[in-house]
Amino acid sequence: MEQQTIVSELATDTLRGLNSKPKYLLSKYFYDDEGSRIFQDIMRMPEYYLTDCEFEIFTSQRTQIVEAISEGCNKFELIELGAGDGLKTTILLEHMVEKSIGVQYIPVDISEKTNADLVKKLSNELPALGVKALTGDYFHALKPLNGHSGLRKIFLFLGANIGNFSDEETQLFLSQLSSLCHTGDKVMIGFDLKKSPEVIMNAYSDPHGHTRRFNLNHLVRLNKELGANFDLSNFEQHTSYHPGTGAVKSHLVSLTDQKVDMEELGQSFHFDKWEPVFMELSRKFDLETIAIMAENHGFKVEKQFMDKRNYFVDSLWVKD
Ligand code: AVJ
Repeated sequence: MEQQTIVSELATDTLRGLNSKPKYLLSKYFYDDEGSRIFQDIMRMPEYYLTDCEFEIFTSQRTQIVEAISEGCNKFELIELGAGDGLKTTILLEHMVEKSIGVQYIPVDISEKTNADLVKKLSNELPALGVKALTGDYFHALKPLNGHSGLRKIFLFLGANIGNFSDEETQLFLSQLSSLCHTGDKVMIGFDLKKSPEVIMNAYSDPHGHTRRFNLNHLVRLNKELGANFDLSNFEQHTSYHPGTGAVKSHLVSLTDQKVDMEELGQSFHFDKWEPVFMELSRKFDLETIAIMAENHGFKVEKQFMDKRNYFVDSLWVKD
């Protein structure tokens, strides 16, 4: 049942994206099982500094982070959007359990299996911790949370995932998040910062071929799930970075004039030679823009936790 709705959403979004001009596919569909594995390979590349930076922040500043989050409040809900394997958050959770802080951890993820694995791991490693996973799209899954526990809420949205949103999507996301918060509730969001374009390009342009595989796997997924017949050798992956807008963009470019059939959609799509398909946006921010975003949505920046090189920030906001 769940699988059914996700597949038809994939079909609807794919139809819309490939009938648009310019064509696009949505980056949220990168993460099937194989895509998640390839993303692990990306995270392990020495050039992909983002994960290392956030690890460094959580490891070296865990005391300050936990203090700022809990702030004398000995009972709260820690809700993580897109928790994944929860590896970084576990650093904070361990510290909270050590300090006997009564935290209820609520990981939210689109994948049932990811959630089940995380709950199992945490109940082994931190049996004192209360965990209740929610499966689904962020805001659908969060509906039952709206209001009634009476506990302070802290929302985590880590890993620079917010960078995947367009401007409009960011506005929508932050206003929805804001409406779930009461005065004194907090959110911590991981932003990748503008830095040397060369450093950024090394993380996204493709020294080991993982980014190419990551993008092509989207087409593999359409072949499997929508009965498409993409020939992968007919596409080239390209990354660009614009230091002005802070936008890293990934495209697949059609190497020939070609037609691709999609059985499941009953439609064929034509790709001109050199026609691009927009695959992913990974935005880079600066501290000033982050503060304005917070204020525009009824939050105040409480603290900016940064790594030694100032590459990345976990920005802690409090609801006015
Ligand atoms: C998981 C969205 C944070 O944008 O840096 C990595 C995904 N794409 N390399 C990012 C990604 C290409 C990643 N996020």
